[in-house]
Amino acid sequence: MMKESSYRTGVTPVWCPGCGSFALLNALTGIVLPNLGTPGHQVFIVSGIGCSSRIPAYINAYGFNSLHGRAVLIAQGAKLANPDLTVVAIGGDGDFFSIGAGHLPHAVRRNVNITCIMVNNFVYALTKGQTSPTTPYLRRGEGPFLSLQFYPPVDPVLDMVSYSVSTGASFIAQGITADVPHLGWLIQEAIKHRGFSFINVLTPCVTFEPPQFFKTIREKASYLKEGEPVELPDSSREQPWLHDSGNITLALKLAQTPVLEKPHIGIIFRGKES
Ligand SMILES: Cc1ncc(C[n+]2csc(CCOP(=O)(O)OP(=O)(O)O)c2C)c(N)n1
Ligand code: SF4
Repeated sequence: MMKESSYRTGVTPVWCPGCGSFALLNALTGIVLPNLGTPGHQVFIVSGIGCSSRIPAYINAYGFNSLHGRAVLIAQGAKLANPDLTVVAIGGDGDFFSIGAGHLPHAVRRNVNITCIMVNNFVYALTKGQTSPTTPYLRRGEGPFLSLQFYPPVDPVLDMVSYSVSTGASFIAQGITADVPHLGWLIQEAIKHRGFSFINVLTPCVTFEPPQFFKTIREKASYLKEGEPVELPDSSREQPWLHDSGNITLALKLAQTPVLEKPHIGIIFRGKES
């Protein structure tokens, strides 16, 4: 159990017990903000709408639970208006990658110094488990449907990591809520990076997914370490290479790995600062 930190407000989270958003809250308030030593009045957390987007209410900093899909836009405006602020945009996969997807390439090309955290639980949770762009496609009988209430999507999955690499984002990472210390470290690195940083955080929705879904992701997770061989899924025809987060070509190769086959956890790419 993590000690309550001065970065927590007195507001009690309304998330379901076991929701991955608790881990993100603990990482931010128990590790990231205390380690960076940034006082709450110099931090702005803006979210969209969704379960994970409730987070600003629980963090003792400036916060705005804004509009569905618009957190990235508001984050850029805040940073441009006050460059001294540490600005973090938080939202779900529906928020960032469905309704808000149009804002991402422009944030990337401007390379504004903000950190975006996509809380990827693979469903629209707040609205009760509809499929999102990251919901895996499974044919009937192929495996458990991701959403307990809805049929699997007919469309292929959009992969946020490969999307970010291909649009040229200057810092791209993937974290997992099952490992709070590592997630905290990743977020710190992203905030320290002077430019647009994006973290795809793999996390469970314990209410609208079968439990084995995230268990499988957790078990298959593979940590990226600089200079060490990357682990590839059995289906890969590539020879493993030594991880180099400064190499965009290798980042593109890494991003081709389907997240459910081999979720790579760590810094995927770290490029030019602004
Ligand atoms: C403009 C607009 N369209 C649709 C909605 C309804 N809505 C609220 S949250 C949400 C999706 C939530 O999913 P996600 O962003 O992945 O966050 P999660 O709840 O899974 O954390 C939708 C469609 C809304 N609030 N505003
Ligand atoms: S519905 Fe899912 S995402 Fe929402 S609070 Fe519950 S477990 Fe978390």
